[in-house]
Amino acid sequence: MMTILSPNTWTPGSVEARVHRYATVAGFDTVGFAEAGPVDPETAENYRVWLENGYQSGMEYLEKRVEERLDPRKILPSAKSVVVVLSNYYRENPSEDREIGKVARYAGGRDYHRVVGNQLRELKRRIEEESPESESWYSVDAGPILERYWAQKAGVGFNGKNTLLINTRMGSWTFIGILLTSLELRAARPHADHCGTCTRCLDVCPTEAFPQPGVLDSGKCISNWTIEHRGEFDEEMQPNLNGWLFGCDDCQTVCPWNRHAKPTPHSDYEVRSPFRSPDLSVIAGMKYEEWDEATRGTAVRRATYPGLVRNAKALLKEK
Ligand code: B12
Ligand code: SF4
Repeated sequence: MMTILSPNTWTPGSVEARVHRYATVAGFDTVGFAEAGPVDPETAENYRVWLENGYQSGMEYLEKRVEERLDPRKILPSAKSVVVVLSNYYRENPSEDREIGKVARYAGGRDYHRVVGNQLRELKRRIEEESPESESWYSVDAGPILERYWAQKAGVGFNGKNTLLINTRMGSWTFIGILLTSLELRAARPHADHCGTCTRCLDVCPTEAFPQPGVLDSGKCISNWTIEHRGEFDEEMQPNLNGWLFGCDDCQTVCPWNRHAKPTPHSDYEVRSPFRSPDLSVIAGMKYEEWDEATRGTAVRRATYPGLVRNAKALLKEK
């Protein structure tokens, strides 16, 4: 059984302190460690029930590699620890205006998959340089792993009623990165929940996408519609996009834990000009080449060309 420590109380010179320093030098804002193993039975059951309810909507990949999602040692059999890193992306949203399309705060700058991915690669390199016998694996977003679950386990935040990981210092405006390692790192104390009786995120959601606190029905979420959904919007489901051209931040903007969020220190996340005040008519009439140029290197590309144009046209109809 590993000793339980609070985050950031590593003994100077210890392997934990060194990994912590490497993560900080790589550019991360917070780091925590958890013991690798199967997720707790309640979480595993919740995940299965979530799928049975069809809350993954069209995201069929969430039905795949379930065994890995529920036990990271199925990804890296030698894994002893889960290193969780956070990267603050908060910025004022310059496009929060109904006359123009709103782009979620996480998406208008350099694609976080690249930024956080490069930093994780550097962290892996430093760890393996120091411990050549060790093995590691990393992922940001795309890997078959419940990132928010591990973040709470590693003590870097708690999962709010909006399902997002909330760090008490940075709020929920953080990306999560995961590195599995065969090194044995002393685990942090899992973070306690701090939502209390607050239900602002549940109440504000324009599409009532939360069947219950902490559970999201993706089939109703604007973020899913505007980013992941392919093809035209369903007639019956012709959504109220609430002004969102890409993604949705409504259930985060109202969260009291986000009141004191500090702007990101990372220039990579600075919003690029096409997404500062995106003119809906311009986006709706974009040619493929223009979309290609505007979205290159950003997470907005995930919506695809027909998807982004569809979103702009739907918003123009809503106005
Ligand atoms: C699929 C996905 C989505 C989907 C589904 C979101 C979701 N809540 O699951 C869609 C496209 C909707 C989406 C939207 C967004 N996403 Co997203 N997404 C993911 C992804 C790739 C997988 C998440 C997943 O596994 N979901 C499956 C469900 C089952 O997982 P879960 O919510 O943890 O499930 C638990 C609960 O449902 C609960 N549960 C189920 N039944 C019951 C019953 C009871 C009684 C209880 C108490 C609990 C309970 O138990 C389940 C198991 O733990 C992760 C990256 C990753 N690999 O983790 C990023 C990730 C979660 N997304 C992220 C972001 C930034 C967003 C957006 C904010 C983007 C935006 N601005 O538009 C929105 C937020 C919408 C929201 N409120 O969740 C970040 C979140 C960072 C953070 N601080 O939390 C992540 C971690 C990516 C990253 N690496 O940074 N996303
Ligand atoms: S991202 Fe928007 S639509 Fe999705 S749950 Fe949050 S408030 Fe609702």
